[in-house]
Amino acid sequence: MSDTLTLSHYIDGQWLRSAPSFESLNPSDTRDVVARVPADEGDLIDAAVAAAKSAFPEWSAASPEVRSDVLDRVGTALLTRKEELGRLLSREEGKTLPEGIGEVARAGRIFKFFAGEALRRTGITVDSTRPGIDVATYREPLGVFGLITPWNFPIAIPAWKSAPALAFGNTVVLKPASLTPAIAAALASIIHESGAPKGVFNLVFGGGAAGNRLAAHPDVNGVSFTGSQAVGARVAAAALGHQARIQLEMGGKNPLVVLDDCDLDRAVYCALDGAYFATGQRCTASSRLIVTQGIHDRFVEALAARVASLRVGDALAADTQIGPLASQAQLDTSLEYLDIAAREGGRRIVGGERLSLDKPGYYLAPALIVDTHPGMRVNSEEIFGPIASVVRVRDYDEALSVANSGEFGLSAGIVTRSLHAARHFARHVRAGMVMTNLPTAGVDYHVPFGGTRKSSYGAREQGSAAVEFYTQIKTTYSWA
Ligand code: UN1
Repeated sequence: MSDTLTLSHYIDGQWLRSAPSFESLNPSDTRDVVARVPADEGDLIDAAVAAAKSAFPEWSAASPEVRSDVLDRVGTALLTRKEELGRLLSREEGKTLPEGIGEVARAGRIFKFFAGEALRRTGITVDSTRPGIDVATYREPLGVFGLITPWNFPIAIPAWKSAPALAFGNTVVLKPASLTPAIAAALASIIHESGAPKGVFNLVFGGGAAGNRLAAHPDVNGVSFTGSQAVGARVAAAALGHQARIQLEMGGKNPLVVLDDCDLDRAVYCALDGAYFATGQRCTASSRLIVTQGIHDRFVEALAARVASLRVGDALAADTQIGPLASQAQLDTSLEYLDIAAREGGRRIVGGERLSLDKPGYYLAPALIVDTHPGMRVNSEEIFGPIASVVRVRDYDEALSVANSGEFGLSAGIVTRSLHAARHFARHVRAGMVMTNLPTAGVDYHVPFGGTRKSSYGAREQGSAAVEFYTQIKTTYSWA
């Protein structure tokens, strides 16, 4: 068992010690207390926003090189310390050690990417319709961004929201998920050590009340949120009350279509990775497997064998392939959906058992449910656990229409050898991201990310798209 950390809020360049009010537990072994954490109900949110507001004029007016250098140093520190921080992340969140280390490296790469983007704040010049007049656009930062982030990518998501915010000259108040505060504190300390001026980046721990207070704060100019639809709607309402800019990323029910002509091994790999890795706790997870009838039985048999052989265990153990769920609540939700699926007539052919290993943790055997129909709750509501359901369809046309059912539209995948089907699917599936012969989850860090319909609201995140949300355009006219 490792040491228990004592965390502090980070406001205006200072670590603020206050009495711990909750604990972050290791989901692989709940006897292990990862951190003791203070929680704020609002006053410190106000202090953090005030610090961010007063740091804004200088930070936004600094040479982009200053911002680029700070972000580059943050990226280097994350990459240098990825093993140690990956271990902390996996201990706190429950994803396997390679997944934890990979996520820290991804966060490092994101900061490096936005170190470059800081120098790429460009505008356009336009010929005026009136001779003798020049028209040009500039991209300006907005001010203070409130970032509310989830536990399932506890460093990558704070990175992909705060790096572009800072790169383009804004300042930040981060309110991370209560399940994963220690890794967020590690990020704050790296940003501090990398020379970010005081107040430019602030971190406050707290529950939903703190998040709402942040979104509702009149000096917060933009709010970026990743999490559930229910919380997203509350955050949006709070932010809209004072016309803050809003960006929401809220889940998915991502379809993976498997066609008769596919490479079966490839299809099984895509389903296994997409549905179960990271314990299925990715908003991009392939939770619906839509399979045409000619390959259905062979696919199900091959996938079930692989699912049954997955090694579930302590996130930090070398041979673990699937870690625990992140919390008791997540485990309960998965168990509840297994019941719902059974009541709806789904047939569970592998997994779904609550596992008691040699330690107290939230372990569940990855489950595969067959004979399901598109209208079932298990096929329309996000479960966020190691559970996938299979829908048998006649042909590609039916597969596409099933894929397009429901409220979500984040990621969608197809496994086929047909260029025609792949191209048609990419153009017609209602999703923000489309994967051909690839898992629906596991995206690059330097390209736009986001969904359609109820999955996303507002501008795209990441890559070249991030500039849209974190800047505003000024159009200038001049005559001389
Ligand atoms: C990925 O699939 O690599 O919360 C990233 C989530 C997403 C990130 C998925 N926002 O799961």
